[in-house]
Amino acid sequence: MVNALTRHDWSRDEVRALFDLPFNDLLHRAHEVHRTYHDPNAVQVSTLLSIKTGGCPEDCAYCPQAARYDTGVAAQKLMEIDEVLERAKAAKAAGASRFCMGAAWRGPKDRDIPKVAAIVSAVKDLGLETCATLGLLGNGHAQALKDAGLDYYNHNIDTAPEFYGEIIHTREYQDRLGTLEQVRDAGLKTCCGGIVGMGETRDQRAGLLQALANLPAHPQSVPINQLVPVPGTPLANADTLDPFEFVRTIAVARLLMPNSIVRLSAGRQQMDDAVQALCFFAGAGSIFYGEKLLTTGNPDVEADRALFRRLDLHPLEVVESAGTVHADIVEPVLAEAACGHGCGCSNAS
Ligand code: SAM
Ligand code: DTB
Ligand code: SF4
Repeated sequence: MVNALTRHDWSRDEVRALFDLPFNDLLHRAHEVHRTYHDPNAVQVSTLLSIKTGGCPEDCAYCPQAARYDTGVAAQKLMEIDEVLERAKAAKAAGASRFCMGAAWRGPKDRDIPKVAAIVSAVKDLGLETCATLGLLGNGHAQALKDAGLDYYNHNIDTAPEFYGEIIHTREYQDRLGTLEQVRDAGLKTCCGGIVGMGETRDQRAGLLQALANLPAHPQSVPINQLVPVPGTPLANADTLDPFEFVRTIAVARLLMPNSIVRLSAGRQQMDDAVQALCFFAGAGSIFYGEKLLTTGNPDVEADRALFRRLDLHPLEVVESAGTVHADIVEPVLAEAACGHGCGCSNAS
């Protein structure tokens, strides 16, 4: 049994020491923790939809949806409920167990909340887990969303506290912590992570994970995004992160927050399959599935199904939404597993 106590008092030096371990030692430790606390062959599958795209007043340097950057993303109104439901049904049929809805807002206005709440309730009624990411929440917003059937709220701290000011100027780190507190207080599950590959140092990557692990409660879901560099944004030409450094980040997140599900989040389209396999070994237990993230691309559904088959992965069963949700993607994996010849036929030996 690995000694991986749930701690909230990590020092920067301790986190940095994990990053600095020899790669194989780090992966060995992270994988040991991963299989102690999770099924290493199960991957939680979420699909994203941008329900309110573009035109955002904020200045997040990575974001194609900020109105001030010329990225070609047109501002749209909040999507009609019927269109969201069509997309949620398609995501469910394709094998997703959670539907994550994003809005390019600084935060919702009071008048937006009943509209989003109605969308959340309708998606929840389809038998999907629900997640929303709407920006900074005002008084009573988290509770209203919880009452509507929201399971998770995604709000990222994005980067280390000391690097934050180089990326975002229109809202403070502290504002984000306030929204995360509201989310916890309302009894919602927290989805909170960050982005790497924005020009931060290893020490700052350690700072991001330190800040996440030292939150009052570890987020149930920790998305680790690799920057998707979008032309027109200030980070369009950021240096590409060494893929092994990304794997290290996943591994350290796994070690610091042993019970959380770490998501191999944005950036998979730019990543080769072998790197993704290393991420799953290092402790990633969740992905975004479907051809689009919010405005940028994600691997094709068929490519992900093939990857699951090649790595003998299966979608994590979600008790609340059990049933046929996963059948589409589970069956091919099970068929191969039953064969035993290593050839992928469906004849059990
Ligand atoms: N507007 C809300 C907010 O910022 O909280 C919700 C939507 S926002 C697009 C959600 C998250 O997407 C951001 O916090 C950031 O971590 C991630 N994100 C945005 N653009 C990205 C990019 N180009 N590459 C990687 N992650 C990105
Ligand atoms: C998260 O951590 N990553 C997702 C989700 N939460 C909302 C968003 C990734 C966005 C990538 C850029 C885009 O597609 O616009
Ligand atoms: Fe707006 Fe969110 Fe993009 Fe920042 S990350 S510009 S708040 S949509």
